[in-house]
Amino acid sequence: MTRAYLALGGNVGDSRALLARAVDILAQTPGVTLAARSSDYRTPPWGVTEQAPFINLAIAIDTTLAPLALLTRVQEVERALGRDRANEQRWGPRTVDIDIIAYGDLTLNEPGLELPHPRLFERAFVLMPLAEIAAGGRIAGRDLREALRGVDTAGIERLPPRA
Ligand code: A4P
Ligand code: MG
Repeated sequence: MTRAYLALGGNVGDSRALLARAVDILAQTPGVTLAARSSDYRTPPWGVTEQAPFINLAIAIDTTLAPLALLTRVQEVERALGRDRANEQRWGPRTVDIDIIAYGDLTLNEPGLELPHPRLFERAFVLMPLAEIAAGGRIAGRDLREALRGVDTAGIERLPPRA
């Protein structure tokens, strides 16, 4: 079993419902046990700023899937929820985006999979939900509260549970 962290986000359609569905599908995946789920956050768009705000959240899972099998699975879930990679702009609007943030202590630098996620520490929309659930408040050896002091958290809103 390996503890892995996933970051989920979307800004097209009913994002909170779509992301909840993504978490459910992942939690029901053989070889995946959901260990923790953050709140939903409403976050200003990063990268491409002329687009709708995103909903972001993070989950912790314990998994027997190998890293590439986990990547295949998260991409299946993205597709099942309407993501169409062929017709999207980098950092642009999307229904459901699922990034693998960390997989145990593994460091991997392959074209198709980089671990820990290379842009993790630049992104408040990833760090805030993660800080809520990460064991010991650390990822990849770094303290998340401290990392958060180095990024712009303006406009990020933690949402109450959905009705
Ligand atoms: N890939 C490599 N490493 C990983 C990993 N650790 N996890 C590869 C997941 N995928 C990984 O991914 C393209 C390829 O990256 C995949 O095929 C996989 O093989 P992608 O999801 O299309 O995105 P990207 O081009 O890698 O960009 P990146 O940096 O992941 O950007 P995002 O997160 O996809 O950008 N603003 C807010 N507030 N909230 C958001 O959620 N999201 C985006 C989308 C832009 N702005 C945002 C948000
Ligand atoms: Mg991505």
